[in-house]
Amino acid sequence: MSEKYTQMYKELGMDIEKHNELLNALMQIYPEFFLKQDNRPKEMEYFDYVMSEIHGKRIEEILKKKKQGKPLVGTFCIFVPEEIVVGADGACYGLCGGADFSIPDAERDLPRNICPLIKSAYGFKVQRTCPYTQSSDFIYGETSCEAKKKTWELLNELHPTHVMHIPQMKREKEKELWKSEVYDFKKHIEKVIDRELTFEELKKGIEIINKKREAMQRLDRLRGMYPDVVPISGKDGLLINQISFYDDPERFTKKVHELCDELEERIKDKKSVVSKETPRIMVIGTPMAPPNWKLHHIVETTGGVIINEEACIGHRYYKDNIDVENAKTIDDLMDRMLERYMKIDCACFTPNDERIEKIIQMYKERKADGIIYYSLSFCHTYNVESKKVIDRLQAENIPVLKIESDYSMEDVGQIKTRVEAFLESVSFRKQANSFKGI
Ligand code: BJ8
Repeated sequence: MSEKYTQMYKELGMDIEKHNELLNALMQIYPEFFLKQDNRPKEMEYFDYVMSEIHGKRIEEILKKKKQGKPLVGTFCIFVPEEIVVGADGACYGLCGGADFSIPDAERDLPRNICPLIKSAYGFKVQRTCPYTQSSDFIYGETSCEAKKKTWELLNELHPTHVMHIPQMKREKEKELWKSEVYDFKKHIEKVIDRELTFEELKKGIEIINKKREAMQRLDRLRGMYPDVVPISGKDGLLINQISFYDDPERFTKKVHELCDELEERIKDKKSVVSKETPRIMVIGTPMAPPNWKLHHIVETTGGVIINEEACIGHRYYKDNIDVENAKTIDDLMDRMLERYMKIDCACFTPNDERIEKIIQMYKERKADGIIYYSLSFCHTYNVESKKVIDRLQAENIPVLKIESDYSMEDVGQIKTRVEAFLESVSFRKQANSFKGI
């Protein structure tokens, strides 16, 4: 792929040699992690194709928009309202921060003991190996955690970076503050298109993203709500969640529905990717940006299956939509947007108890067998919050395992051993429950 797009990469100011190294590394693990899985749904072909062209065709598409004066915005957080960018017919995408590859370059500027997601994303800019970062008019960072907000100051020296102030509490005064941040974001987008967004454009942007989220909700139900059948692996489910941050939203929606049609057939025919006895695991915690597939791969090659991710690359991203009914003005739409975004239950908020209730509800609805609490190393918000969450899960008699990790492969053996022991005890409990008819 790389050679075909060399000219484009040159124009984006990328380090072509280093980028080739990155792609070669990815192309080595992708077949192993994804293509070798047994019994994959046929409609996964589209998502494999998207991955194969993620630094190719999709970049061509977004650059076409740029030539037409449409905004291209890179983000790191689901708090940045993509509806506004899509309303302006631009592209809003999550910037990768899931690879070890870029971390050594980031560590020349950043401390070693901060979250790998931030180091990885910053390192891609230092290396000039991410065509999304290179294409963007600007990056929109936020203040959700200490490491992020200070890194944006450094990133701004390399690429135009705006910072959105995310409140840390959900009182009325914080909501007002956040509202003004969203209006500022809208103004930044309007600067790129050199005019104000109309009511119809904003409404259309919201509707496009609402439809995308509805498709993802449908996929989520099919993945997890049928205790006897798991029609798609957790790895493929995660991959689709990751792709949702890059692909054209309308095409993605259509393709997710096509996949869901196939999964419905599979459920009808009881065509599962795992046996009925396989422990069904929910993963909760910090986001897994591509190509962070480590935990899913470990679990699914150790006898478990993952049926849902309670994370921002997952359920937290698509669980709520924006209600546009009877909205008559731009301010109405902005208010509805605010309402929806304030439902995000990220650990950067204090208190954040609604997250705990949501996890328990999700676990029960899915009749899951256990939960893995996943936290990236040095993520203080999710790490500290794990105490409250785990205490409560244990009080509910829900089996839970906490894993803290980064992107290196050094701890794979150790995690595998812990996951193995966890799955064994969960399996035992599952068998005992089925014997008792629970
Ligand atoms: S809404 S989860 S995407 S902030 S970068 S907090 S892992 S130490 S990503 Fe997040 Fe928005 Fe919240 Fe979601 Fe921890 Fe790392 Fe910080 Fe992180």
